Amino acid sequence: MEVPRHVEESVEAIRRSKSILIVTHHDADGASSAGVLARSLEALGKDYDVIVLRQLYPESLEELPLSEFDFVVFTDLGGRYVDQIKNYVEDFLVVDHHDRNALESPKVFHPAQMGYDPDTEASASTLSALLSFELIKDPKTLVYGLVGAAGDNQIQSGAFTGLNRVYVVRGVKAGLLTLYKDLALSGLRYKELPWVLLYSEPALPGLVGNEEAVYDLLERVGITARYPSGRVKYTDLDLDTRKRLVTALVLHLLRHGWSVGEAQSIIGEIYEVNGNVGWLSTIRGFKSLVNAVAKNRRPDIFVPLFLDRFEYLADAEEIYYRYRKSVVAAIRKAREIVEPVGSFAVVDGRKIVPYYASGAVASVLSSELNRPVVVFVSDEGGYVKASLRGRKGLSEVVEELLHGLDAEGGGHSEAAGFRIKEEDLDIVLERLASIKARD
Ligand SMILES: [Mn+2]
Repeated sequence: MEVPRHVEESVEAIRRSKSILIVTHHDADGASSAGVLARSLEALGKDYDVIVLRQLYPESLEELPLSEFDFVVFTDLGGRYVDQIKNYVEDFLVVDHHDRNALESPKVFHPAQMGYDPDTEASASTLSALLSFELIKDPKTLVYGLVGAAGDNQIQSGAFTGLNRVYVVRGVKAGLLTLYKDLALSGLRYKELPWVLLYSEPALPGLVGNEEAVYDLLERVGITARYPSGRVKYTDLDLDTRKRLVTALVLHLLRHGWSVGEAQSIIGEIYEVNGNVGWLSTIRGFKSLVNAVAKNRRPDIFVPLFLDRFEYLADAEEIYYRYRKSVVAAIRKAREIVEPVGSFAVVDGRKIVPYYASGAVASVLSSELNRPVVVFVSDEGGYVKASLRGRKGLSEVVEELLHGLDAEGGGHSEAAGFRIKEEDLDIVLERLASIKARD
């Protein structure tokens, strides 16, 4: 497990530098990338700062204090703009797993350079952890690199693979991780069951934000959890009841649009971080918390979590609960206003769906309605952001929608997104009405 030679040069440059700036993306992967790097920078006594961005655009480079630092690391963003970055700063490294166009650049660290799949086998935080590990050889750094990988859905079919798997094995050998198989829902070990399902992460179609459905399902398997009497936790249940619950959940998800593979993936490997507390004691729980704190752009709270400063946990939890509430409220409202447009279902969430919730809303509705969904939300500076979720062909849909427009977009077949100017929304909606869904 060695870093490529060109990255080794950045490792040496960081060693020589007094001050380092980390510019990162506002999600779990971005936050974890910054967090694992902070572990080594802190240990080496470097001055460092973390800036969290929604996206890196060429315009935003101008506003960043790049020249005030000896070295800059861009994590989970920047791969597309390596040439532009060069105009502003000399000593830098881009740790990204998105664009493949700069794979040859000595300024880029990308999973493909090590032969790993950038969507499933290593994320930005996986690579950042390796960079950080080169500096201080602390195995817990590798374990924390998994947090961001979990955030980018790299726990596929219930288990980490690729470079992430290498870290899991290292973590277990070092006594830092404990592995077992169980229901894999965030918060399952610390929160009461109705809450876990109501605010479920991943958001469970038909259950998230739907109290009646949650209590019905629990009662069907013999769990009386209705308030105020019931504050049942999963860990309170006997083995038989747990089995009935898991069976009922899988059946429910199959009936609400999930494929067999997706429904099975709610059972998976649990990665318990030995010695950690509360939400931080599993990789998925850690990921949920950090994602919410990152969306709120609070590196002052998420960075210390990666330094094992558990006194920041209460602040992080408070942000998480507020965040989850707002996401679930957005899902509820979206269910009421979703409209058919051609073969698609569309939510104009510009006034009711927060920027960060568009993907979650689109995923849940696309399962529940069994058709591709587009959710529009407001973005800064007169822009509209869209999230698309469905079964296939969505990156081609984005291409068709944006043809000839001054816009940015892309993604995969089942999840895609774009950003357009507000005045182009009508054109995009017209085009959407005439595109045949590939489902
Ligand atoms: Mn990422």
